[in-house]
Amino acid sequence: TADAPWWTDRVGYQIYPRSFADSDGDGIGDIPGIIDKLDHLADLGIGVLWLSPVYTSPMADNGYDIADYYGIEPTFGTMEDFDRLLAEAKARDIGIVMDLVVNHTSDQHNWFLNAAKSTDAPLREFYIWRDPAPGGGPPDDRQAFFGGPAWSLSPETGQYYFHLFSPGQPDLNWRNPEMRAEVYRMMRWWVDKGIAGFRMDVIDLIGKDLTTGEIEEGPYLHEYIQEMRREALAGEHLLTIGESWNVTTDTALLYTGRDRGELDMVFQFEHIVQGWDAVHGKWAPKPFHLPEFKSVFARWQETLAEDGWNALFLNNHDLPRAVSRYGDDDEHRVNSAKAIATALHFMKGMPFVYQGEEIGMTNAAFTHIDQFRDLETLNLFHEWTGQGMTDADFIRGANANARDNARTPMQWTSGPRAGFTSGTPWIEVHPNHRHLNVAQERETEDGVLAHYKRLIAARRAHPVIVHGRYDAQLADHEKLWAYTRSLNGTTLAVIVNMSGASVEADLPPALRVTGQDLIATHGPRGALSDRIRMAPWESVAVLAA
Ligand code: ISL
Repeated sequence: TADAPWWTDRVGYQIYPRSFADSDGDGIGDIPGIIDKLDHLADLGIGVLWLSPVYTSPMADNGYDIADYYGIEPTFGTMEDFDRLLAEAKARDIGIVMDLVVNHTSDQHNWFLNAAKSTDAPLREFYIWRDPAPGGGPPDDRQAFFGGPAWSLSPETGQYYFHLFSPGQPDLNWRNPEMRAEVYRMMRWWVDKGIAGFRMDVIDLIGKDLTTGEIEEGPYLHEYIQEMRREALAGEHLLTIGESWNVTTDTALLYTGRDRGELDMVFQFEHIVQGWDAVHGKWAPKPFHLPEFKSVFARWQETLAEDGWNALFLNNHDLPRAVSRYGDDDEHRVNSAKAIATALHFMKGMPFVYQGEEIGMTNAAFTHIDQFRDLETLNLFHEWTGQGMTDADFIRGANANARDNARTPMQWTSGPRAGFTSGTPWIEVHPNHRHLNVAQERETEDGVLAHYKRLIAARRAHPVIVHGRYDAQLADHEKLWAYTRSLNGTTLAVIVNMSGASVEADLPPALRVTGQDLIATHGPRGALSDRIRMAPWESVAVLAA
């Protein structure tokens, strides 16, 4: 543990710049806005800041469609603003992790504009092209993740180009070594600026083989990640986290094993997708089932106990708000937001806080499709209501799981537009900002914000939280999430009531510890005996030395 990497005991914070803080009144968050709020992050104890894309972009997918990897999008600011952000963050000991989106570019990227011109264009092979099917139309019937065909016609040549996401996001051809070299050059350029690492967007898709149709965790994936590490990151102490919707505990160590020369962590989604319907996916969410949910985490804790490292999260810019999905965003909002945070933060791994989570922000309360902004939601609305789904049914699914739930503006104050902007916000501010905002949370001793501060400080103070082994307790319990962490004779016992009911339970010997309360949300505990009674959404963490 002495030679542990610099990020080992840190907590990450994700900023979705468009929705964080607007400094110039155009209704869109920006980099100077982020700089103004860095003290909020420092106060919270954040050590790593993952910045969703701020590069030049036509914003088909809010920046996940990059037109220039070396430029800052003007609505977000300038490169001078970015350099200032980097310096100001560094002054607060916060490392900046950039979003690396290299499965695809924007269709406005110069590479694509060049490649589209003719079949023998110099950069043609940077992308993936096919002739139309024999009778005309797309080469095959693969669908894009955001709806519609995964192939779009390029009028200049009459060929189709491939895109797993929107037509504005053509997939790069990772089989092409010149293209890969350009990506690595670009990465080194950002590394030389002094960034702390990369979060790699849909990295499990870059190894695809279209001749066999293997897309997810394709045959070339690990070869390319290893090459990337050698060519772009060698000798640097960067933090790398790959986003992979398809990684399982069977493949996790291929990405993160210490001898693999690949990544530090993966964002995995098994705990997310187990709550989705087999056919309609996230648009028809299943009721939350705690035993299954806990068991996914336990399996990951076990798999990465000795090698690799977990990235711990419950929400991000693509997912519903944690308190709305796993807690109770109404009557028990404050206590349930604290409870689920306790459960997440005392596991082994690096917890990530998504902007607004630290004050218990909730899903959007939209009632009409016009209020949504996300292209995925809008595309699927047209597709599915066209196939007979009612508007009301679609909106019900969207209220539960649409990506815009996480994208309503950050709630700073109870004032107009939640203090996010002086102009008209690009997406509606949640009306609950009047009582749910950072300013008010700062004044509340037992609020959600204070709770997150405690959790983050505890991680920095107690090695057992960072390095201790995880053992699931009461694994089948329908309401309690309990576990122990242990390291060199120190034990941390964590028990969280994940329900709105009072619960009484017998505790196994491993949980019966006496010591110091790190967390005790409903009054002191100090000692856990053979039986416990817990209030709705109560959480306790007792450290026995
Ligand atoms: O959100 C999703 C579930 O419907 C996914 O399909 C999502 O697009 C997937 O999680 C990949 O996400 C990442 O890449 C996308 C981008 O839109 C997301 O914001 C990003 O996190 C394409 O770059």
